[in-house]
Amino acid sequence: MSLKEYKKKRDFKKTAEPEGREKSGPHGPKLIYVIQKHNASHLHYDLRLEMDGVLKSWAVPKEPSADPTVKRLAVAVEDHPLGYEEFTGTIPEGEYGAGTVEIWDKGTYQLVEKSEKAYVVELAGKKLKGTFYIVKLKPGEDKKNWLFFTKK
Ligand SMILES: [Mn+2]
Repeated sequence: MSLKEYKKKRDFKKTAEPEGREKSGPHGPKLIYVIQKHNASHLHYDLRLEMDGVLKSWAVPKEPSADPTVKRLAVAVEDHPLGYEEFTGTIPEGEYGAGTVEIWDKGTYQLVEKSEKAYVVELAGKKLKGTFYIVKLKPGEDKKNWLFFTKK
C-alpha cells in the first residue's frame, strides 16, 4: 500500500484534494467506507475502503446497487489517503480527475474475508448495507477488473 501513484498524478498547488500522509495504524475504531460520485470526463462512482492505513479504491462506471441481481464492474485504481473520504468539490480543469466530487454513500464497514481474488465486506452505509463482495474477474492475472455486488 502506497500513496506514490496518488501523489504522482496530482499537483497539490492546483487541486484541493488532500495530499495525505502514509499511515500505519487504523484511523479509528471503525473502518471507513465511502462511495464518491465523481463527475469527471466519464461519470463514475469511487468505492473506497480503509485498509492498511490507506483507502483502497475502485472506480465503478455505473451507479452501485443494493439489488442482488445487479453486478457492477469495479476497476482498481490507486490507493487514496485517509481523509479523502471527506473530500467534495471541484477538481480544476486540466488536473487529474477534473470534475466534481460528491459523497454518494458513507459509513463504516467490517472486513469479513480477504484473499487475493476477493473481499467480503459488511457495509454500514446509508444506501448500501449488509454483505457485499468485491471479486476479481480473472484470478491469477494482473487485471484491474473486479465485480462489486451483494447477494440475497
Ligand atoms: Mn474518480
